[in-house]
Amino acid sequence: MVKNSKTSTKKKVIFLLPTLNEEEAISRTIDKIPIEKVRSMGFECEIAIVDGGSRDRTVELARLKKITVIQSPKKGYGFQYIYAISRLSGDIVITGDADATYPLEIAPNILDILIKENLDFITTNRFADLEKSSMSLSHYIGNKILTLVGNLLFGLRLKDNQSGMWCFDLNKVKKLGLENRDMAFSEEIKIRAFKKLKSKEIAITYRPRVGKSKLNYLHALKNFIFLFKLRLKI
Ligand SMILES: Nc1nc2c(ncn2[C@@H]2O[C@H](COP(=O)(O)OP(=O)(O)O)[C@@H](O)[C@H]2O)c(=O)[nH]1
Ligand SMILES: [Mg+2]
Repeated sequence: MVKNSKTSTKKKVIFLLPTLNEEEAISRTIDKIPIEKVRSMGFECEIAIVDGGSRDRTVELARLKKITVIQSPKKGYGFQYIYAISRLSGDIVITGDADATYPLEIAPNILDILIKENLDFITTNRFADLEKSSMSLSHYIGNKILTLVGNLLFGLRLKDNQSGMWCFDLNKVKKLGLENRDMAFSEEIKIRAFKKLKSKEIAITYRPRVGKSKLNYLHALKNFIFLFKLRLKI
């Protein structure tokens, strides 16, 4: 578990990756994390995965990299995030899938924006620079529809409400009341953050996935329904 050193006054940045059978990409994803650059900015830095019961070598490979491994008692992208966020202690969290799609190497720039603009939450827009074959046509259309419907229901102007790369103030996000245990966690965290915290969306590059996708049409449908359920609550 990630612990905050009591003697240190440095802020702690935690890179948090949710994993489910990502043995093909986990090592290269971890290697891309600019841990030394973040340390040179004056932060303590830690890398953690929260694993939802991978049956391949994901956990073993993560342990070889000497990073923190949080093993979630239940499956579910949202459950894993909620479980990890409630247990982590530190200041800033940066997330991304362990599938080599997100440009984790730009973390220092994102941290700069968070601090200089005094923000609590940053999400990323993959549509700004989609590399060839990074998103199938069905994913593209599904993501666009979910983003449009989410914006209409909640009065937002997001360009991508399904991106999984965020940078946030851990202690503020702990208080957001996040509840979705499935893939809709991704839209929920953005909607709640944009309603309650100082938030911003920034452009990123999105790269082709390494390893098999974990998504299917049922996820898209459940994400769609969850938008309406959340609208009844907030
Ligand atoms: N679907 C799914 N993904 C999970 C889970 N736990 C962790 N993940 C990770 O979360 C990411 C979700 O996938 P996403 O980027 O939305 O789609 P994908 O990259 O096409 O599979 C993948 O990198 C998974 O490894 C889970 O319980 N279900
Ligand atoms: Mg992914």
